[in-house]
Amino acid sequence: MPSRAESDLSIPTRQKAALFRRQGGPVTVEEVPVVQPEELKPNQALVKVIYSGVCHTDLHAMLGDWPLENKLPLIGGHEGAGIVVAIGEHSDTDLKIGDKVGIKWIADCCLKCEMCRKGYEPACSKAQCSGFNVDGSFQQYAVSYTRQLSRIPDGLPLEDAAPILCAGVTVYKALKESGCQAGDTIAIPGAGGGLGHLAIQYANIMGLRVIAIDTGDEKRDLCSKLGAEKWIDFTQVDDIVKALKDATEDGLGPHASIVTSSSGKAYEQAMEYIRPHGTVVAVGLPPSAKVNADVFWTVFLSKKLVGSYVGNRQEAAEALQFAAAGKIKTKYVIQPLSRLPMIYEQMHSGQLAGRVVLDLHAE
Ligand code: 8ID
Ligand code: ZN
Repeated sequence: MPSRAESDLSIPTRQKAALFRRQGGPVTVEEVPVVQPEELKPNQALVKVIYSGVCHTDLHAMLGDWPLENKLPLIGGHEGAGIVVAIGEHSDTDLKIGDKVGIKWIADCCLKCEMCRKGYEPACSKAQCSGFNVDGSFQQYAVSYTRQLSRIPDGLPLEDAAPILCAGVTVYKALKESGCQAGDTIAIPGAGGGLGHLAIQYANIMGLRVIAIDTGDEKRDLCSKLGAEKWIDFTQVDDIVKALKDATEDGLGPHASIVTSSSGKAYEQAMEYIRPHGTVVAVGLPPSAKVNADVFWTVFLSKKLVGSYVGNRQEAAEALQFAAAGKIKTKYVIQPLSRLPMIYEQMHSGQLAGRVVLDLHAE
């Protein structure tokens, strides 16, 4: 049954949005104008955002800790699940008013350059990012771009779809980049967080065995419930390299590490603990972090380091299909938009297990 917010497709002139005017905040919830249908450009759509996940990237953007500039003032958010309520005239799209869609991190890209043609859409030099260069999903009515909106499959509730739009697609893609095959073992530093706990589930579907690395009882319980075979609390272990090698039967270490931690520390030993011919997939984006790799041993043991940055439209569709099939279930709590500043504080101090999903229309 669609909720009242989902079935009311009328377009008001004012709405609630969470925004910040300078890096570091404060983040405030304010009443701002809604872009009206006649103001939309071709290939733009107005999406009534019903739910939005909160990603650690939103916190990085607010703090301004990456070597990139975002727009200011900025309405963050890039895991928006909602309904199309208007489409710009002369748009080349088969989307219709009333369709359920998702706003991803990649809001738009040229679709013409070599990167786009090869399916590397996030690497397009003209890519626009939701909640970074364009206002995102922490508002009730967001302008987005028809070419990059994801269709949300029937039967997948919007609150379940939201975290898949960034966290889900990102880890799904990263697991493909790991080159692992069924039966291989992967380490997931950050396993109890938003990305990490979804990575455990996609890894299971791919037939991989998971060593979860994170901290605290709640995250330990979550990881083991989701099917991680082993758990390592990074605050309780002095020698992470040894712990990871010991966690594999032959002592060689995992075949890959999908680093989803938002802190640089998780990267420090990853190149050391993966087994020969193994791969470290860099996903987490801690500010100013470096990956430690000894050139001699990287060569001698044929190790690989790859970066993995969200996914393209096809990967987003695939990641959503697994969720629609009931094989991926985000652990989330639903909160009103007004809680965003508190959620950022909890995220900053590592207290959140799984994801927080905002209900944009809760009182
Ligand atoms: O496309 C991409 N590559 C992409 C997409 C989306 C998000 C990258 N990211 C980045 C975010 O910007 C952020 O830097 O991935 C990182 C994780 O995002 P998240 O999952 O949304 O963050 P979270 O929910 O706060 O989870 C982070 C987890 O890392 C753990 C924390 O305890 C938390 O559970 N962690 C930390 I902090 N230090 C760790 C360590 N040393 C660690 N886990 C293991 N070892
Ligand atoms: Zn994200």
